[in-house]
Amino acid sequence: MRRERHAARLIAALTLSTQLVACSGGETTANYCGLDLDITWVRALELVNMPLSGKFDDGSEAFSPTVLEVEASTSTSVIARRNLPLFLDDELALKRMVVTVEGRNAAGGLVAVGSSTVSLFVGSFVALTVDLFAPGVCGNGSIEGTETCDDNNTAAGDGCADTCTLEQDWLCINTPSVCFPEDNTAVVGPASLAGALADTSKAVLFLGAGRYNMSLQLSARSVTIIGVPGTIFEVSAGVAINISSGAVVTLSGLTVRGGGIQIEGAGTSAQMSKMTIGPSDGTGITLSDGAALRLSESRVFNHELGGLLLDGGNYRVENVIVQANGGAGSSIGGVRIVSTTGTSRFVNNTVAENLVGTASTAAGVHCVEAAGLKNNLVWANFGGAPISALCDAEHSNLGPYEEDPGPLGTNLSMDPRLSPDLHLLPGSPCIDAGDDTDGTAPGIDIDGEPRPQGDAIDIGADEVSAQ
Ligand SMILES: [Ca+2]
Ligand SMILES: [Ca+2]
Ligand SMILES: [Ca+2]
Repeated sequence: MRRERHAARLIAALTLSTQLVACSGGETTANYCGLDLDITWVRALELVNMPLSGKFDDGSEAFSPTVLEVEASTSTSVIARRNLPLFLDDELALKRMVVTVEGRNAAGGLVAVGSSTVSLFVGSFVALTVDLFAPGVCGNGSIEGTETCDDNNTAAGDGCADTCTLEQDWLCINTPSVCFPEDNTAVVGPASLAGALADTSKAVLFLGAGRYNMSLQLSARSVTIIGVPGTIFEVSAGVAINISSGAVVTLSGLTVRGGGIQIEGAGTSAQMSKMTIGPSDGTGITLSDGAALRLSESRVFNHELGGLLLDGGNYRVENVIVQANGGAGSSIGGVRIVSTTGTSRFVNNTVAENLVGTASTAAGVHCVEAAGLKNNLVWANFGGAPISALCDAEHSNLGPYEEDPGPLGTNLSMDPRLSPDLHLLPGSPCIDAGDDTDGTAPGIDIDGEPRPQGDAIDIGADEVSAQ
């Protein structure tokens, strides 16, 4: 009874809509649906009122919107909380509705918003917590406030609507959101992946977090596989992922350990982004026999037989960190480019801390034919020269050299000032030292941040934000 009297008093004070049942003297009947609303927000937002609304799934109003005033408080807790039992019309019973609370400050600005879904029952109170967060900016690639997706744009019809909510018949994954039509997308886990791969009606597989202790054999299969953070492919030996026989594969967000990735055969194509590949006792990625590779925003590290072997086929490698590969017994350190095509590109990568076992081979990037590398940071590789002459490096930072390398052309050879994760520290000579006058450099960096920033594009996989 104490709660109900309290509720009645609040409702009288708030003069809610006609659909809220007025109760006098603390007495109630069973002809109501109770909502025990608990609202939280960060006190520093200094809310003065909170517009409250409820809507059914079809968008129609469940009850008339109202505005809750926020009373001044002397509390010093970081989180403010307001408990508000509401009597609502009993016709709302068993209907799903979304309760949305906005937070406005003294200037009338919308500074917080939150919503929760609930179904009510006649004659009893249902508890519902609504946490208010800063309202999201739709299109910024980050899922905030009431957004259920954010695909870096405010366009509708691509799975994530102009209000950053999931569109009907689509599925989205990750942040920023990547969306595909629901009918050819399967959401799978370690136990169901093999079956989903065999079902060729599914062109897209969303992988839940977990350990997939299997090698992935993608032969003559067209498929897009996207993992959430924590999707791990691990093999104890051999190749972790083989892409061959004309397979057309897109991989994103996977961690691959214990073995490398092979892409082989004419007509085979692999596009990989946001991959974490390593460690293994083999080679990180091997491209051969006329296959095509596009590799971006990824790390290839700790492979005992070298990072990348590009041995036949078109490649485009950008925003990749190739770190700590090779060894005293390895003929490849960071990268070995055996053959190129007219459109092959190796741009804005960081190749560092690799070791090659044959001194006649460059430890960072070794090119067997003319390759035309640009905007790369090739630093602190051991066992051979930083880079071989046929790589034709330009606008890159190369070194350090044990002996005078002669004229460097457009390249630098200066301590790059790197953080432990091979990002550029303030004052790095790589900042604004790259070149993109021909428009072939990537428009983002390894972290997905836009390039160029500042006066020019930076050298290496990281672009420092210009503040
Ligand atoms: Ca957003
Ligand atoms: Ca969109
Ligand atoms: Ca820059």
